[in-house]
Amino acid sequence: MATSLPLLLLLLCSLTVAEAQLRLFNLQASDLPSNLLGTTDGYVKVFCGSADLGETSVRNNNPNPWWEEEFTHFKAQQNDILRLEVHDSDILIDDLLGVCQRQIKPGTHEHDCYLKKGGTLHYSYTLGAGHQA
Ligand SMILES: [Ca+2]
Repeated sequence: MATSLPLLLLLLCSLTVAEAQLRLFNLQASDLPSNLLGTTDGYVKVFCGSADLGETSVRNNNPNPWWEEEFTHFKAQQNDILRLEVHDSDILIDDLLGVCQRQIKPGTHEHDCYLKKGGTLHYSYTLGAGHQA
């Protein structure tokens, strides 16, 4: 019994480092709120786990923007937290409209996320088959 424990631990460790490819696409928002400075100039920052995957371009004066950018992360792992931050670009300080967080699962998924300051973010992602690192 005692000798099988290290083997079990080794197996568990190699399972947890199985890496997969995450692809995030079809980012769009609807009914983004406007503020005193005018209509919303939305953009989205994308994070997965501890990785910063970058951000979309700014869609000026559009409460219902969509973004053609796709984001790919080759070292994603199942149950990593996908974090999408929707911001409104402004001259002085950009406004954080809301944050969407979700544990990623294998397969292709489509989600709607309600933003704290109003509006909805729609997005899709695919988490592909992993390979042992
Ligand atoms: Ca603005």
